[in-house]
Amino acid sequence: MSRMIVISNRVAAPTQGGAGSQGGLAVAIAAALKEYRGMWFGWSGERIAEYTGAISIARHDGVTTATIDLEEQDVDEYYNGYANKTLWPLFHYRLDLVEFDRAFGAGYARVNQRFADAVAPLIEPDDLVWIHDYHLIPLARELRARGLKNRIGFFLHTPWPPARLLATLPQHEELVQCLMTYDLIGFQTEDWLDSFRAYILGQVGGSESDGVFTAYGASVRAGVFPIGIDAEAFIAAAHGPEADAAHDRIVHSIAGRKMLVGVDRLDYSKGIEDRFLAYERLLTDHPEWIGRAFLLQIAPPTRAGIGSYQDIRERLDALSGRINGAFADVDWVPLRYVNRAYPRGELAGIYRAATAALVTPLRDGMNLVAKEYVAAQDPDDPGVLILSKFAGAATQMGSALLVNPFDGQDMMEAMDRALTMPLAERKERWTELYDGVRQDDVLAWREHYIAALQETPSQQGPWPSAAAPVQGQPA
Ligand code: ADQ
Repeated sequence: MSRMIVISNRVAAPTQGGAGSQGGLAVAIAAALKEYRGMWFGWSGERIAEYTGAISIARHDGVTTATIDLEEQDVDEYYNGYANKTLWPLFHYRLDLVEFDRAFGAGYARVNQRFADAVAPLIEPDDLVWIHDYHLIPLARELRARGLKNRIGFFLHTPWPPARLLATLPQHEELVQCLMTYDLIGFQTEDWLDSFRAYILGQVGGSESDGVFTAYGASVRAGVFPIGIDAEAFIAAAHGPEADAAHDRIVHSIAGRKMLVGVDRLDYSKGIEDRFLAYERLLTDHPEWIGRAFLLQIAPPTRAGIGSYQDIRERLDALSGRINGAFADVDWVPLRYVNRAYPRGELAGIYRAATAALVTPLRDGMNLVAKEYVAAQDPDDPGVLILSKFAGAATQMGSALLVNPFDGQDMMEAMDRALTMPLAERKERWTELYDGVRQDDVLAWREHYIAALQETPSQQGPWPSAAAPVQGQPA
């Protein structure tokens, strides 16, 4: 059996003893790596004065990881720059936040070349290579330029933007040419695949046959592989002692009130600001909830070095202060706003204690919190999932209360409906959601993707050339 080489920006090595606070993706990839043997390659997260290319190899719990350190300029231009100031906002339809900077494009190209230089010698001819996410779109082209003929797959965790939005990126054409050097591209939903299709057929004049797209003299298979959570592990965690303790603690503090919960990385794509505004409207228009319900929003800060993240954090601080200032009483706070991360077991206990979850991103590739909330519920008294229509998860979770996160009235009404929903309707909706979460879990996602990659006939080139690395020039 061939080995599997997983490459992603960061490597989430299994922690001692497994589970803990690890994400579902890390667990799934670690399990796949144990099954196939192989290696997980990426940036260590460390910054050094000058790039050396030195690779640190480690083994954690049966999984081999190989990491490189990056220099400060790499982190600024590639990670904070092109990946998170240019592609992330663009892919989440936030043109207002996109920063185009030639230095970012050059840094993105340079780090992808560094990744390729470092990892190429570690890859054997039969290895399957699976590259993850928007940080590393040019990596297959760089590996091809270094002579690799392996099957190389790509999975995009975020949305893929509509063709007209993508066309605002100076290097849009080159980015798509880079995708053509893969054998298989995985998207989260049909919507994102449709956007890719529209670009290839409409913008480039390419063609499609049986899921294989041809353009720029190359062909690539593209499909839909919605990611799931490690449902069994999450359900087990939700019944463990850590979850029980967290549940009891929060139920004690709820004191007979109803809790709405939001759990998100502190990111502008997650719609936390619109959620706060809709909740403020609930308290204004439905004063019967004052003193009888509250919102717990858990949002650990991420990407703190980026201005747009500092801005959203400041706005949320101000808004939460305003809401609490206007409505709080001596024995009741309407909004508990917590900026820290919790281990998986504790999160599960918190989810279980909530009457409803507000998962209302403005745009999201999938959204795993929606699935975690469902997995954690008590079957005899399940909570209600309020889910944005614009999360990838909405395509699989039609039994949630689907809302438009830009429409405060719609969200406010959904909150009121969730808080008053009869048990029979809650159970009916939850049962359908739960079955889906268990069936389409992260193991199914991984098996489905790897089987598709193995079945894809490996292209032998020629691929769109790597002669012109992604630079700052307009395409
Ligand atoms: P994210 O944008 O990070 O992922 P999401 O899918 O919701 O979004 O996953 C977040 C993960 O972080 C969840 O497992 C959640 O439990 C965890 N988390 C959030 N807040 C936490 C807290 N306070 N403490 C501990 N853990 C916390 C990207 C894409 C998504 C896509 C995933 C996977 O943006 O659309 O679903 O990748 O492909």
